[in-house]
Amino acid sequence: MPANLTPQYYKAEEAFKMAAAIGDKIAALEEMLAVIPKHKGTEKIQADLKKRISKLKEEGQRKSKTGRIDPFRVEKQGAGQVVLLGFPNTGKSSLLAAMTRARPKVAEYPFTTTVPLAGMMPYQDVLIQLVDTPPLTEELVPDGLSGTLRNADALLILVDAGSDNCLEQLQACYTYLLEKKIVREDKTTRSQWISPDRCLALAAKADVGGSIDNIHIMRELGPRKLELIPVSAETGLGLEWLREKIYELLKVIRIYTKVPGKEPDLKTPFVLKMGSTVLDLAASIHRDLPKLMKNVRIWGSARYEGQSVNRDYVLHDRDIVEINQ
Ligand SMILES: Nc1nc2c(ncn2[C@@H]2O[C@H](COP(=O)(O)OP(=O)(O)O)[C@@H](O)[C@H]2O)c(=O)[nH]1
Ligand SMILES: [Mg+2]
Repeated sequence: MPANLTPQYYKAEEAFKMAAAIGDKIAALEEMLAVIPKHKGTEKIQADLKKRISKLKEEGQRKSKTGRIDPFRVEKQGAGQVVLLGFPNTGKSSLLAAMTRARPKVAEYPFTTTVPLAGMMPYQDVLIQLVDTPPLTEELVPDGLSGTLRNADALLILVDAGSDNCLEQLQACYTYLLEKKIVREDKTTRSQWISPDRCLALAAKADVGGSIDNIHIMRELGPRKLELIPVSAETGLGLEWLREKIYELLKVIRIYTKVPGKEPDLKTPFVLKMGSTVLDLAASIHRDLPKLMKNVRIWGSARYEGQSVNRDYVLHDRDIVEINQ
């Protein structure tokens, strides 16, 4: 049976041929798999693509286990990983220093940051990982940066709101993310692509003269799907709001657990994806818990406090859950 492959498929195949980094190759193969017409004639190709994807993923794992440390591979910690990106001197390292205890080198000359550096940002009762990265420009993107970005749960695009070319900076960064298929605007359920609602544009150095006009211009002419938030690492402007926004980008919920007859543990929430159910919570607490759990009661989003719910009940941020075995 003929395969009848489409132009999108050939385009993705071309991207695969051009890809050098393993992450980019995997992304291209996944794109090929996503766009290939699904019928009998392509079953063999689909199976072959799946095989190639899992082989490359294994290869990527092996490479990282050989002891050769890849600085662009930042291990995730906390409730989620949020990666900063932007042109040189836009204030990325200053923002990381203002929001976390990390102490990156800050300087008035470009290319001070050469490898990613992570810090933990407290937000209420969770910690969120922020990652500072070396800068990209229209001409040059550091090797390995695309891998760091692709692996993130959310992205912050920083532009220098005081500079004349801030709109160009914003457009160049966003275009790069779309071209590399790190961010996808079309509706897709695949988790390896970051959706625009997991990205924020930050007008950094918003304390500088002239930045207000620039912010208006960017809001008017910048990428439609990006919300732009003015911030200043120097004066602290917008940083509290930004913390909240960053938490929202992650699309997670915090769940507190309690033992029957005892007070709930409100110090250490379980962090789960939005839309998670009682069953997902149980599985994340212990492998055997889904089998063992009997009655489950909820405080918070339930109709009344301590209401019994079943295992497919969808949890909400800050619910308290009591699982009886
Ligand atoms: N006025 C002002 N200057 C800033 C701000 N954030 C960073 N800078 C300055 O901008 C320069 C570059 O900052 P840095 O954080 O190293 O930028 P990076 O290259 O993007 O990491 C330094 O001279 C900083 O002092 C800010 O919020 N306001
Ligand atoms: Mg820096």
